Amino acid sequence: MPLTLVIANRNYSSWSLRPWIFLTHLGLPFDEVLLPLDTPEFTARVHEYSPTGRVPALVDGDLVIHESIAILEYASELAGGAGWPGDRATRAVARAVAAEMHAGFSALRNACPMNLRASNRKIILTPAVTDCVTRLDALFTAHRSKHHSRGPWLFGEYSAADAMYLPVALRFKTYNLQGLGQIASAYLSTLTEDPLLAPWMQAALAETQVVAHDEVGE
Ligand SMILES: N[C@@H](CCC(=O)N[C@@H](CS)C(=O)NCC(=O)O)C(=O)O
Repeated sequence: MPLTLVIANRNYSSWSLRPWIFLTHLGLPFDEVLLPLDTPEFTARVHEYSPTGRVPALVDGDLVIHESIAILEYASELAGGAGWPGDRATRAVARAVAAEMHAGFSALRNACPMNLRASNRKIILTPAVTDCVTRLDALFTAHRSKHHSRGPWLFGEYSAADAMYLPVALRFKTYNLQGLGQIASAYLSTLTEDPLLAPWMQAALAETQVVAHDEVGE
């Protein structure tokens, strides 16, 4: 039985995008179920798939895995450990960086919801948001500087860390965020110009549902 990834609106659901792009990079076949956010359909159906009432969830037969980062780990195991750096020390750092995204950057995530249809939205940048951008710049610059000879991704070859940081990269265009240096900006372009992202983007731009609380800025 193929895997099923339960997601929400492609335009808004950053947590859904992470496992979607990772499964796509791993080449694991999967079906999709999309539950539109803030609708009676979402409320009625989400608990069929997710114990928390949130998406994403990955269904593999009788097994249901919720929480995006756990889905990435499970997908990597299905793919024989692909999607994490082969070297143990680098893998440990990549896991720390992925966990940092899962647990952190809340000021940026709250102030700048993912909204792929929007561009150049103007928002008031609080110091907490600026701190997030500063941390992203340091993080991207450090790891790209160390691993640049092995490929264009954060740790050279594609990894779950790249999947975790894709939505934040897409927010830079939506809100015209500034503050990244040259190395970090180049990595941002690697993420946003990933050819495997194109089908998601195309579908997101074709969505018409507006989720009011995710429409921020002017
Ligand atoms: N920590 C969760 C976050 C999941 C999450 O917040 N999902 C949002 C969609 S992006 C959701 O399901 N929202 C619906 C709701 O809260 O009712 C993860 O990493 O998967």
